[in-house]
Amino acid sequence: MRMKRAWIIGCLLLAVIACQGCKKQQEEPESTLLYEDEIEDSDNYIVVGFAQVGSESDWRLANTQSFRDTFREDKGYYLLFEDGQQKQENQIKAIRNFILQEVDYIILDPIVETGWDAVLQEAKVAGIPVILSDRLVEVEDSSLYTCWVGSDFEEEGRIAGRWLKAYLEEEGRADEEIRIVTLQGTLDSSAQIGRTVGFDKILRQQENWTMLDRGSGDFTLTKGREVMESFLDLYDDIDVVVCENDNMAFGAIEAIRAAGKTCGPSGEIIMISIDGTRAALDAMAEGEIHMVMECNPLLGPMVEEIIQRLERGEEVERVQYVEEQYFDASMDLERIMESRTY
Ligand code: GZL
Ligand code: ZN
Repeated sequence: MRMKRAWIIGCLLLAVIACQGCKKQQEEPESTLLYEDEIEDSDNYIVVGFAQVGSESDWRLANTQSFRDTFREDKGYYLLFEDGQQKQENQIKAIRNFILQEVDYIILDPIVETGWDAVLQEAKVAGIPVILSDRLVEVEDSSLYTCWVGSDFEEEGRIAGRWLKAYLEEEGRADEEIRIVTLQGTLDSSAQIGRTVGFDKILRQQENWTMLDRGSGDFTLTKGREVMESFLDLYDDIDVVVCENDNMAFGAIEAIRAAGKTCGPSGEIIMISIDGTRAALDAMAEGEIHMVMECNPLLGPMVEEIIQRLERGEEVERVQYVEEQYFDASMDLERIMESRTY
């Protein structure tokens, strides 16, 4: 008898749960265009979905701000912004959400190069153009994205290597055994791949340079510091640290100080970084960084220009590089910083 009663109660419970679900289903608004109640006639807006990598670095914050400053409602845009928190699955979810909401354009800054074919195929089937900003994807079908705007990461790595060669010559150290470690960015990201490959090309031409080790600090200060601490434990004579972004350089500087060593033009370790954020130029002015290779985060206006062309039915370049330069401690940093907005 007890079994029978329990069975009946169980079925009742199941029935209640099921009807809750269908009730929720009925409440679900038929349209998922959430922004429709945010803005009246959404037809007058170009609705843009932006799947951003995360907020891992100063560069990333400046990059996000550039898009928020560009895709404003008073300029006829409605920006749906999703922070991927440095996880590919979050970015894939965001793209699916944008497709559901029938945005006009999807902008993707892919945290890593692989794993995008399926979701970009869904965007293609939905007829939504995908514009890549900053990093690149590696996909079978190149029609899965319209175009890409960003930096020539390999050139950034080569410029850093060429600068180091010239600097060592100036310092009369052209023939000295030079021992180097590298703090890499997020592995499999275009920025990490390009910068590592680019610097490597110069490294291989110098028989007196040795790359002691490379480790990924994931473009963050905390992990950059951890990797540098491990290098300082492992190697007693590090001459150069190559950091694939500024935030890892800041972490490396903390680790070097904590180990009772010094870096920068008056120190014993040569510090090279890439991004060129204001904080890095400040650190250079303080004598802690020798050289910073700029990586321009202000991509919003270039992506807007592309969208405007597409709206007019015009062709757009498949690849568009941003202009970049490097800064070193011998330059007039005051004047340089006055002219920069990030
Ligand atoms: C480079 C960009 C990198 C920056 C890092 O274009 O993808 O990601 O160098 C950022 O600071 O985290
Ligand atoms: Zn040495």
